[in-house]
Amino acid sequence: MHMEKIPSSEITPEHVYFSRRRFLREGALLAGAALLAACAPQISRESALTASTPTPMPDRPNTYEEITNYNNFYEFSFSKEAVAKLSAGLVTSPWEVRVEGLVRNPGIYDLDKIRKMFDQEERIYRLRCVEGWSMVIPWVGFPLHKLLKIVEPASEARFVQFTTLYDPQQMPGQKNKMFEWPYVEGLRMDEAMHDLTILATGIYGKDLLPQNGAPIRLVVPWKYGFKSIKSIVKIELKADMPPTFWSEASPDEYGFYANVNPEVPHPRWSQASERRIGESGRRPTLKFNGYDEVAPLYEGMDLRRNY
Ligand SMILES: Nc1nc2c(c(=O)[nH]1)N[C@H]1C(S)=C(S)[C@@H](COP(=O)(O)O)O[C@H]1N2
Ligand SMILES: [Mo]
Repeated sequence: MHMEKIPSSEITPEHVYFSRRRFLREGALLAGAALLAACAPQISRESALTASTPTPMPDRPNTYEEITNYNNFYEFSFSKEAVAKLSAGLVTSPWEVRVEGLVRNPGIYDLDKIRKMFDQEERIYRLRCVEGWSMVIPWVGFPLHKLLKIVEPASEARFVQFTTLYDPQQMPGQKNKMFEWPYVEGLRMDEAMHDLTILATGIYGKDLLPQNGAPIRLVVPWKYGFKSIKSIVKIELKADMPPTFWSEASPDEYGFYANVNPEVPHPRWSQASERRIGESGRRPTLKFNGYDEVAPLYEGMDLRRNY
């Protein structure tokens, strides 16, 4: 199967800059600064697009080949093309998800039980990575609010934290001391309760493959892809805003909210446009990734400050 190659010049992956920052912090100032200048992203290329009014473009689901061979999953590799092969052996059955914290009914949910408890629906969503590429993915899953309703959050619960499996034997990327493992993510309670927010267990009617976060992962389509945490083993309800993997790694660049927003650039590149995998050229990026129905969640909030 021929996969279209995505030029690596297109983006600066999160980890490249992060390791550079760490490098700087550790004292190699001059060398680090030279690298930083050399790798600055090309923003000018996008200015023509930024000026024009976004026109709706058709959203055709990406192919199964594309969705399962171009992945961000740092537990396995920084290389998107390498994740599929390196994650193939991940043991995803049996699998349990613990739901705990500020809930009336904490519990341990076996994946088979979860699949039977909730009708599995198809949800075709755009996925916009913070790096500037996007896909359209036909997920199979169920709204997170259905699970939250069963565990009955306490009134003090204002946030939900999600945690990926920690198993450096199976996930060799977790041996990299540059990052704090396991990968964690979080949502405000109203974001977690929104009907667009799903726990996905499949793609194109098939069970998730490891590279896409098997056997169960979060999908929050109006936020940058890094919020959609993979291979979840724990869901914890909390009173305070939880730390997240990327906001811990690089707080100036990645915040808690991470709503897709063409008007708020990443410190190192514009977010005004994106490259849809499988297409040439770029598309305008839509606010909230085009999911305008979530706008009321952020009424009165400064989305520049709360990036
Ligand atoms: N545990 C974990 N979850 C993760 C990631 C990761 O590295 N580890 N990468 C995130 C990023 S940056 C993106 S863009 C999406 C990619 O999902 P996909 O590979 O299924 O398209 O997963 C997100 N979830
Ligand atoms: Mo991403």
